[in-house]
Amino acid sequence: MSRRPLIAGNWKMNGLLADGVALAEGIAAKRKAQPDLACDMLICPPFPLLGAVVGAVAGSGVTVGGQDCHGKTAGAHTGDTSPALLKDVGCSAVILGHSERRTDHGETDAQVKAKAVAAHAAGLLAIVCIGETLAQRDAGQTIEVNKSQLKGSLPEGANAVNTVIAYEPVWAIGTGRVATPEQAQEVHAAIRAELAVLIGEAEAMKMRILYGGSMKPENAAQLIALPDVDGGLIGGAALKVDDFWAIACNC
Ligand code: 3PY
Repeated sequence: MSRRPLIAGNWKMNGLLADGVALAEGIAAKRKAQPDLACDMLICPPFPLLGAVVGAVAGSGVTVGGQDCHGKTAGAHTGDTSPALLKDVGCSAVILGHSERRTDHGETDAQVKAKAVAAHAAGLLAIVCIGETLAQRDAGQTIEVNKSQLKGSLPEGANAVNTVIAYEPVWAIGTGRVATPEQAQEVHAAIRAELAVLIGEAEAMKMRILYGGSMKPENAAQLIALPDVDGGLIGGAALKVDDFWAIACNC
């Protein structure tokens, strides 16, 4: 089954306006020069940069996403952003349930699921993040934790067109540590098997599962080549045009 890889950049809380626009323009220029590269490319800047970044990548084929959204379309939710607004300013996707949000903001599987439902209703691709901590891995709970998070976070109606899963081992985020190809493939295969239970074999085979957690130019080729890895959700290396592009060039 051939799934078109997705190379997604999670800029997190980095950069000011000029940095963000320059980064987006640099990525867009590379993509325009090589439109036939066999992957989709998405960049997810901080909220205040979305409008400028959407403008900077216009016409390049690079798409833009948010890093979170609320589970409701509008209302009295100070500081939150609705999926409808993300869509309206030109986003096509949103990252949900990143471990930094689960840790920093106490987001639960149920909240991630509600956000994904709202994202779908707004016409956004939901990138649902799951992953185990080091303590859970050391306790031999890796597969169980990922299956449970997947089951709890995946919304009704999820399919290969409206949803992407990102496996992000928490111990590999911002630490420079990266899962070995064996570790990544084992978990990705288990996620796909659980997807088959949840949404059916055919849809599970089509759904993209990204690896996230210190993916960089030096390790991307090995990871992207794995049978159940369909691209990456990239942190630090997404902040440099050449690094992000080098990762995409493995597709
Ligand atoms: C990382 O690579 O550090 C990430 O968290 C990607 O989302």
